[in-house]
Amino acid sequence: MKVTNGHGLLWSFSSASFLLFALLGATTDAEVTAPASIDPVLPVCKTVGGGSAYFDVEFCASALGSDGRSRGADSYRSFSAIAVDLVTANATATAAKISGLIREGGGHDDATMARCLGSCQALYGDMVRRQPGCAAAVKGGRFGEAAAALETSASAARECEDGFGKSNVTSPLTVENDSAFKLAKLAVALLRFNH
Ligand SMILES: *[C@@H]1O[C@H](CO)[C@@H](O)[C@H](O)[C@H]1NC(C)=O
Ligand SMILES: *[C@@H]1O[C@H](CO)[C@@H](O)[C@H](O)[C@H]1NC(C)=O
Ligand SMILES: CC(=O)N[C@H]1CO[C@H](CO)[C@@H](O)[C@@H]1O
Repeated sequence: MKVTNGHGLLWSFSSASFLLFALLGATTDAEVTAPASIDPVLPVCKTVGGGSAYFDVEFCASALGSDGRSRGADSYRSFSAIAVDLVTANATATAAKISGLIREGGGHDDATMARCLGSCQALYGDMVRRQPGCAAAVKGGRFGEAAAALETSASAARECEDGFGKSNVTSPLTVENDSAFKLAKLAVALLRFNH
């Protein structure tokens, strides 16, 4: 807007302030009402992630938000089931990556690396095999059983990572171990709210 005199300047300042307040008002409204009524992910993540030592609200929101079913989820049980499926997808992808690394020869050149990868392959293989039972446990309302399986998987992710550290080998799986660990802990945290 072209300002030609003092009066015009005053007017554009006050309309700008009005606009600013209107925008601030809209933002406040959106934070208070929209996510609670339209997208339940943020309030759920604030509840389970706010006090977690293992993952934060952002990790939770990004993980649950990556599954379209989260927008329609209406209970901690639905969110638990979604988190369990995310663990399955992650563990399956990581198991495949480990097999690829072993095939590519992580093994042939370096016996220590081969041993670490082999141990991780077993750990992630077990993780993948536990997941159908874990999903069935959530469906069947056996939340303690599901949480125990997920805790075992979280420990397995740590054990895989620690294997490299103990052997002084640089882990090729730091990102993956971190995701698997946090997703399993997220699923456990969601399961706690079912009781
Ligand atoms: C594994 O989980 C992380 C964290 O949610 C995500 O960023 C990543 O895309 C997932 N990978 C697969 C293959 O699902
Ligand atoms: C790893 O490195 C540390 C310090 O450099 C050394 O004390 C330890 O013996 C090494 N471990 C192995 C398994 O090589
Ligand atoms: C569960 C686990 O061991 N997570 C580790 C994965 O690797 C990163 C990077 O080394 C660590 O910061 C995590 O603690």
